[in-house]
Formats: sequence, C-alpha cells, structure tokens
Amino acid sequence: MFTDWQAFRAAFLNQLQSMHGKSLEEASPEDKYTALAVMVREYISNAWVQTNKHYENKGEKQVYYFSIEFLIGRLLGANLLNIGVRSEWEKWLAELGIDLNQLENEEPDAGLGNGGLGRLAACFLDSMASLQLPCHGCGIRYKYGLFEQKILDGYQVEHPDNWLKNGCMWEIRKFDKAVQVKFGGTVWSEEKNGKLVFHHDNAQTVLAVPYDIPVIGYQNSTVNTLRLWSAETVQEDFDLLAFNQGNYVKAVEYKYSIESISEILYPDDSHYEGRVLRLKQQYFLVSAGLQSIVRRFKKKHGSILDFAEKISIHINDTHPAMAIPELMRILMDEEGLSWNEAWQITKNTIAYTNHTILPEALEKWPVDIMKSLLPRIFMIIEELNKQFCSHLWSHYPGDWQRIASMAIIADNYVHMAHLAVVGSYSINGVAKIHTNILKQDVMKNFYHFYPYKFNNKTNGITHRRWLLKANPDLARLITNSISPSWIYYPQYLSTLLRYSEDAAFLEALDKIKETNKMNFANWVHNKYGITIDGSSIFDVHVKRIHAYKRQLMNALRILELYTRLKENPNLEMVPRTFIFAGKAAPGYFLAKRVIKLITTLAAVINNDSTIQGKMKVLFLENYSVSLAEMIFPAADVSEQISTASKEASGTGNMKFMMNGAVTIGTLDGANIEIHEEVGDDNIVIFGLTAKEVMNYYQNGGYRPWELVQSDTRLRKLLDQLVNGSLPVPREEFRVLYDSLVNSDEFFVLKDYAAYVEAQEKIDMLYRDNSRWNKMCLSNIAHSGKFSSDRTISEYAIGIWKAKPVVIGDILEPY
Ligand code: GLS
Repeated sequence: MFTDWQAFRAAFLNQLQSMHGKSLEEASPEDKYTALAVMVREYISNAWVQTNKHYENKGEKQVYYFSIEFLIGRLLGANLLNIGVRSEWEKWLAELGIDLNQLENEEPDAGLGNGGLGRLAACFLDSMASLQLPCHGCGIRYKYGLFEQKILDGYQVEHPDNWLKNGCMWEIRKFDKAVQVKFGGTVWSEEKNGKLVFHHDNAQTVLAVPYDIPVIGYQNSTVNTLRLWSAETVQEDFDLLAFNQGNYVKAVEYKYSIESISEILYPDDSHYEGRVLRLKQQYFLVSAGLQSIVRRFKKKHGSILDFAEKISIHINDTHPAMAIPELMRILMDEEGLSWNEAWQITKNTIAYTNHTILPEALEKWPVDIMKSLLPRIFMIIEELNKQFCSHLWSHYPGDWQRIASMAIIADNYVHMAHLAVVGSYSINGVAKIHTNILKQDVMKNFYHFYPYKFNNKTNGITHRRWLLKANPDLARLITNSISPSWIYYPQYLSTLLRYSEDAAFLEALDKIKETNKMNFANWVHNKYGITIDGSSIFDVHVKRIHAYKRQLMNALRILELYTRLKENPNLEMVPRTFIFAGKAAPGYFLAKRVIKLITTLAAVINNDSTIQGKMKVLFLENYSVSLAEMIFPAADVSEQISTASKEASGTGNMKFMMNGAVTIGTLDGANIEIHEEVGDDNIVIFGLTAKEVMNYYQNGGYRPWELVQSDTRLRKLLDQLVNGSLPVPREEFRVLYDSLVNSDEFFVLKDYAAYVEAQEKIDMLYRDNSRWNKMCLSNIAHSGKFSSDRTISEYAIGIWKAKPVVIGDILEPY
C-alpha cells in the first residue's frame, strides 16, 4: 500500500488531521492509535469484501463457530503482524518519533471471555483465517467484558470493564442485517393444508444488530468475519410505549431491559448459574446467528434441503446448544419443512465440543423457566426428548435407569449436554485424556449408543500471537536458525532439535530469556515498586483461580519454604520469584480467600530482609490477554498442577512451553500430551493419576484428617494458617484450613509431598544451566503440535469437511 516512508507519513498525518483535526504534535497517543487502526482497516477493506464475495460465489462449505465468549484481546499488533507490515510500520513510526508498542497499549483489551474457553475461540479464529478456511465466529457484543480486577488491601475487588467507552476501532455496525428475536408470549397451532402452522403471540421482540470484526489471515489475503450481536429495542415498540401511554420512564425501563441482554458477560468460568438473563443471552445468540445464516444461504443457494452440505455450525460447549431446537424451528415454522426433513438437516449441521467434566459446569435449565421464556423452543425440545427416549426404549427395552440418565428432559430440567449430543453429528473432547473420560465415564451411555459421533481434538494456541508477536527476539532467533517456515508450518519447529548440543545457540536462547525477564522485572518495578531478581527462577502460576487448579497447594509450599528459610537463612536454594495472576468469580468465596492468602504471603515475604531476597511473591492484578503476552516470554517454570482428571485440556500450558518454560505438572489435560512430546527429561511430572483420583471419588474420597494427624510437617504447616502467625485476623484463613482437613476434595494434601519433591527437582535442574537451556529448547521444538493450526486442520478435515478457499488467486496480498 505504501511504497516508502514519505507515502506512509503523508497518509498517517492526513488521517490524524481528518479524524481528530490535529497535527502530529497536538495528537495524543490515543489519537495516533485510532488513526493507525483506521489505516489498517482501510488496508484490508478490499480483501474483506473480496473474501466474502468469493465465498458466496465459490459455494464452498461455510463454517460458523458459535461461542458465548471470544477473548480476543487487543487487535492492532496482531493485525499488523498478520498483514505483514508490522516491522516496516514500526520503523516508519519511529522515524516520526512514535513508539508502536505505546500505541498498541492504547487499545482496550477486548475481554469478552472468562479464560481458556473464550481464548481458545479467539485462537481458532486466527488459525481459520490463516489456513484460508471459510469459517466465521458468531458471538455476543457485550457492552461490559470480564470485570477489571483490582487488589485492595490484599482482596480482589471487581470493577466494570467498560471497554467500549471510546468505541471499538475494528467493528462495523451492519444495521441492515439486523434480525428479530422473540421471547415469551404464547404459541398456538392450527392445521392448514394438512400441515401444522405455529403462531407466536404477545412475544417480546428484540432487535439483534450485528457488529462485524475482520479476522485477518497471516499474509494470505483472507479476511474472515467475527460477527457479534448487540440487543436493541425495535424502534417502533419504544416510541409507541413512550408516546401512546405517556409513560416515558416505563419506556426507558423497557429499553434497558432489552439492552441488558447484551450488557454484560457472566464472570463465571467452568461454572453454570441458572439465571434467566443468561438463558436469554444464549437464545439471543443462536437465534440471531442462525437467522442470518439461513437468510444468507437462501440468497445464494437453491434448496434449503442442501443446507447441511453447505453449512457446518459448531457449538463451543453447551452454551449455544439451543441452536438445535432453533434451527428446527426455523426450518419447520419459517421454511415449511416437515419434522423429519428438519431433523435430518439439523443433526447433520451441528457439531459440539465439550470443554469440561466438572459437574457444576454442566448446564441444566428448569423446565418452567424455559417453557415461559422460549415456548416454541421448549415444545421442540419436548418432542425431541419424546422421540429420543422412545428410540432408546427400542434399543434398551426395560432399562429405565439408563434411559432416565440419558433423557434430554429429566427431573424437571432440560439437560443441555444431552441435547447437544443428541442433536449433533460430532462430539469432541479437547485433549486425549478428556475425551477418554467422556467416553468411559461422564458420557459412557451416550458413547455406547453413538460411538461414531465421539472424537478427540486436542486444543491448540495460535503461535502467531503467542510466539511471533509476544516474543519477537525468540521468534527472530528461530527464523534466523531454521528459516521462517515454522510460521506457516509450526511443526517445523522440531528442526530446532538439531541445536540441542550447540552451545552458541543455547546461550542465545538463555540471553533472550534473560532479557525478557529483565524487561518484565522493570515493568513490575514501575507498576508495583517491587524489585525482583532477574536471575531468580520465575515460577509462574497464571490462570483462573479455582480450587481444582490448586493455587492453594502452591501457596502452601511457599509458606513452608519461607518458614524453612527463616529457620535457616543459609538454606541452599536458587532464588525464586513466585508470580501469580488470575481472576476469581465474584461469588466464589474460597477462591477469593486464596487470593488473600497469596497477597498476605507476598506482603510478609517481600518485606522480610532476613531472607536476603531469596524469595519474592507477586500477585499481578487484572490478568488479561495483554498481561499474558508479557508474562509467558519471561517464565522459567510453568505451574500446571490441577487435580488429575479435572482440567479438560488447559492452553496456558502450551503458551508457556512454546516460550521455553519448563512445566511442573500433573498428568492432567494436555499436560499428558506435552509429556508425550518432550519425554521424561524435559518436564517434571508428579502426583496422583486421573485413575487414582477417580478411584478415590468412587470410594467416597479419602480421609485428609488422618493424613494430617500422621504427618507432623503437614500439621505444622496447616496450623500456620490459623494460629495467628500470619498478619491477618485469626479466622481469616479458617475456611481454607477447613476445606483441606475436612474433605480436601481436590487432593491438595494428598499430592503435597510429591509436589514439594518435584519443586526440589526443578531447583536442582535449574542449577545446571546448560541442561536447563536444553530443556527449554526441547519444549520450544516440540510445541508445534500445540499450534491451533494443527487443531483447526483436524476440525476442518475430521468434523466440518471444509476446504481452504484461496483468496490470493483473485487478489494481490492486500
Ligand atoms: C475450559 C477448560 O477448563 C480448560 O481446561 C480448557 O483448556 C478450555 C478450552 O477447551 O475450556 N472449559 C471451561 O469451561 N473453561 C475452560 O477454560
């Protein structure tokens, strides 16, 4: 687009002038950011239009990824990188005295997700566009993203994340593509020409307005779309209420009740809350998404009967599972198909990913709520349930227990996972162990009935954001050593193994880590005023705070190490900086107390000069995609210590590995596959296996109190939580203490000794610098498998049967 600096400069200055009426000298960093973002948008606008046109004309299968969360983070840096102009524009901006990194930091982080599930969806979008697949995202444009976390007096405090307050530079409002979504009311039917026709009266109608965000492929001219829906009042309704009834306040309340549907993201991860507003969000998403897909399909294709051949709809967990009855509704009530025709199409269109086996995350909606909020949808679910149960009856005559355990409606609840399994052609787990647990345990009966539907797709992360962008020095070293092929074929990273014995390469690797750690230490110092030792081990535990992720186990070991160090200040150990970050759901009391424990330890340890700086503890506020991008490149040790069987996959584990950190972890989720890739020598594994954990559960758990009684070390350690030795009110951590000694649901105490031993192994390994560097190299070299490009290729081939569409043939790259 720009042949040289002069041209770039002129365009940039022009943009500043026309958007903000300012010269370069007058413009604020935010003005410059918005000007640059507009330039990027203009740069890709033609490719975006052409990509859509091409998809329509070619008639290739289109895939829509429905997700209640898309944790996309900031887009400017990633977009510049994918377009392929980042380093050039960075240089040109520097010549204007502008630091591109600073401009990138002006962008609000789009936190439209809670954690792993939402970030996975964002990584998938990047891979879909980069692999030239005709796949699009469909989600909700929450006005408020995940809350902003502040730490006040050691406690988490939540603030609203008003990320849209200055507008979003990437979205385009498409009012002409709005659709109507109906809630409540009554449904009745009449027979017309031998067919049942359904009428929906007195419904509350909500206008769903789409906002499109471009998803730019890596240097390939493909620009896909993430469509986010926003709830608005149908204008006439609003005006009528206001003026005819003369009740302006009521009308405003009405407007607010409608808009509240897309107001806020529920801040719970792996946990279901049966709130009506959440149910509204779910239906709003699927109804708006499906209506627009069907409308577009009909415009281009002849018969709706071909729908399943041309469209795949993927549901990211059960939150969008109402896509099943909603597609049935559209096909029958609006397109006039019979039940059987609609059912054939629906079950051949929808594919489902399960992301967790935690019982508290499995969604089930009370029948009465669903019936009154979504009367027609409930009718369809009821009929589906009836047919499914009678189908089961013919397979398992008399086996009531089995049938009850599989029914879609049971005990006055609609079981969303059952609905998703019955109404889809593919069901996948997100790591090998997770899929096996689904097949052998949680969904055993369904697997028995539909063995052909189940498959595994181990998660992945986009190596473009998490290595190429987040860790530019490491990316440069890799490219200079093995060529840029790894960017297109991440499995090519394995070529790095040829440097395993190359002292100069290993040293270069070491230097990069050192620099990243120093940069991070400087940032910490500037933000928190805490000095951390750049040569200490950076031991990092970042993710949602959740009992099963066992931040508490890490905190206990820190407390014990500190106590030992106090007793013996000459204790032989490599200095360590323990870094935590993560949000707790606002109503999750225990998780919030764990944060308080960590911040209390930090306050004590960081201010104790007698331990000579051998330990520091940090709890970084407001974990987000942007913060994560800073942390991963600086990490030495990756804490992946969930109770085996509980973490479906994890994706942070992959980001650490790709940036050369060594995992200390349990045999859980994708840790198992990381272990398979790097081998015993390059990972530190400890603790109970999933089988052992599940055995305990089946036999009523274990008796932690007996363990504590018989282990003086554990007893002494736990006492410290409640005996007043920490500078907090005596009862502050009683709940944590009780949760451990009474039930220890997540086997913290059972795994504790093995964890401490594993940590000592890390200490020992780190002392051997060249051995450690080789471990880092091995982790980077084996991380190619965990690129989401591999994952998405597997989805495209194995589930969607979608083929790449090459846009570059019709267009110069951008
Ligand atoms: C999650 C799982 O807990 C993670 O293990 C998994 O990596 C992620 C993406 O598949 O999905 N499920 C969930 O509800 N939140 C998650 O992060």
